[in-house]
Order: sequence, then C-alpha cells, then structure tokens
Amino acid sequence: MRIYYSEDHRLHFPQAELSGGQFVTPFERPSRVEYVLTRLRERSLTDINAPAAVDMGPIRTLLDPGYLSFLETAWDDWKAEGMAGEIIAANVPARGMHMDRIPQNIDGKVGYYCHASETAITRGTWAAALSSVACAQSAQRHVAAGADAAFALCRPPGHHATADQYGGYCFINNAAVVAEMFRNSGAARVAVLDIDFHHGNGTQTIFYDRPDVMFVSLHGAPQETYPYFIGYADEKGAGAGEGANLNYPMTAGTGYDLWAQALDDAIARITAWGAQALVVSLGVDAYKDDPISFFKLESDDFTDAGRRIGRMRLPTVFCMEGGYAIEAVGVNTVNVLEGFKDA
Ligand code: SP5
Ligand code: ZN
Repeated sequence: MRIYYSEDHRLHFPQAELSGGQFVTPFERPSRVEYVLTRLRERSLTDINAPAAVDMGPIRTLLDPGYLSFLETAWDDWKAEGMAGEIIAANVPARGMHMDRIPQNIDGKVGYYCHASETAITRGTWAAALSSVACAQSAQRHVAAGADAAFALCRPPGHHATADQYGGYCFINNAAVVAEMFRNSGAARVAVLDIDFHHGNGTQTIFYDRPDVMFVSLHGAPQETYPYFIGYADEKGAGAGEGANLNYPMTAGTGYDLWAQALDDAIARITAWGAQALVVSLGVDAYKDDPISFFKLESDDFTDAGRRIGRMRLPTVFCMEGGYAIEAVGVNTVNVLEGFKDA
C-alpha cells in the first residue's frame, strides 16, 4: 500500500494544551507519526512518498474563505497584537450573543473560529496543516488512478475541523477534502467511515445536508466525552442529506465485541447505500491504553477491524486521525492497514 508523508508536520508543535486545568505537553505531538513510520518500515511497508503540492481548489470549495485566511495569518496577527504566547482561544460566542459577527481583533477572531480551547496555533501550524492535507490529496489521486488503497499519514489530524472552525487538534478536514475529490473524480457516492474514538464532528457538519457523501462514525458517547455537543444517534442528516449520516455513540468501557458489532452494522449500511469510494478516518484512540479515551480495544482488534473494512472491496483512502498511547500508535495503525490488505 502506498503511503504519503510530509516531514513538514513537525512545523506544528505547540508547547501547551489546556487539560484538566493545567498546561501539559499536547497529547497530539510529532512523535506520534515517528512511531507509525517506524512500524511501517518494520513491516516492510516502505512505499513512503512525499506528497505533491497542495491543491487549494477542493479546499476552497469546501471551507469558508474567511476561515482559511484567518488560519493563514493568525500567527502574524497574534504577534502583531503583542501576544507573548501561543494562540489559545479564551472568548467564544455563547448563548445569547452574536454567532455571526466576526470581530476585527485577533483575540476575538480566534474565539470565532475555534470550538475547543485545548488546541493551540503556533507559527508553523498553517504550513503543517497544508502539508497534512497535501498527503491526503496525493493519496486520493493515487487511488483515483486505480490503486486499491492508500494511506495518508496526516498530521495534524482533520476530522474535528469544520468548514469554519478548528479544534480537537484539527485545522483542515483532510478526510472531507478526500471525499470531495472522490466526488470530483467520478464516484457518485462516497462514504466516510470514522473509527477514531472521538466523533468526527467536522466531517459530519460539512456533509450534513449532502446526499452524495455519507458520514458514519463510531465514537465515545457525547454525554461522556469530547466533543460533547454533537455525535448523538439521532443525528441522521438534513434536507437532501437525510439518511446519509449515521452515528454509533458508545459508553465508557466499550470493548471490541460491541464495537465490532457497530462496525459491522456501519459497513452493512455503507454497502447497502451504494458507496463507490471509501475514506477511513483512521484514529487508533479506541485502544485500551489511550490516555484520553475510554474504549478497550486490543492491538489485535485493529487488525480484525482492518480486515472487515477490506472486505468491502471499495477504493479506499486512509487518513490518519488521533491515537495518543504513543508507543502503541504505530502498531495499532499498521495493524489496520495489514488487516485491510489481507482481507
Ligand atoms: C483527532 C483527535 O483525536 N482529537 C481529540 C481531541 C480531544 N480533545 C479533548 C482532550 C481532553 C484531554 N484531557 C484529558 C485528561 C486526561 N486525564
Ligand atoms: Zn480522537
């Protein structure tokens, strides 16, 4: 399986994440992908390529122009305002306030364009986010040209980013861009299967009213975990998109038996719907030892999950999302890919 990877992910390395009332080293850190690379090489998956230049076309189609220009200049604007530290959102539009008036001040803009203050922006964040989506785009082109599958080793991840908000360690929604590109390259129906522990709120929101892209997510129940305010089972899509959104929220302690039942149901629904291409938001934070999650998957379970996904026999792009049990991220991620190949 071909892999796309850019060293430019290292340009995004915030020093601080607000967690439990303390600033900690972010869970989403550069070493995560080093473990994936090491494991890929150990397993002789060495077709690792730098991505082609980013194509802003599908990104501009999908995302808000004001949001994109905010991301591009946020660091310079923040520094120009005399801020000493990294960009962290402190003020957000809340109930009773204006949700649609964009402040001129950078501190206000940050609140407008952010949905979760654990995520900091630094000098290299924009460049890293572009390199991440470039990997996803190159993977999509490879599959659209006839390959069975490709793996985009994206960092930063993407599935929490909406058309106009960052958060959850995500800035540009890589999986959504891949889905859009599959539509443009001739797939009438594209499914996004999100197996990251967290609900893919960004991807869901971007495609919520679209009948041509189905979004399906297995995740921790919103009553119990981030992103808290979205990811319920009764979110089924809107308007023409009604029926093309499917959530499987699961409670703390969920193990592979229940999780795999949800996966099988998700796969059956995607197949019945008639998807012609598949995007997998591949987070491995459903792992039992993940420090910020509460499912109980074992490393071998990821191989089995990959096998089940592979049996769909769809052209597939895997986009790396979360996974924070750092040493196990490599094994668990590559297990999914190997299970897929062996299906
Ligand atoms: C891509 C992805 O997996 N994003 C996840 C974003 C999670 N944001 C909330 C993090 C909460 C961390 N606080 C955990 C305290 C651990 N005891
Ligand atoms: Zn996650």
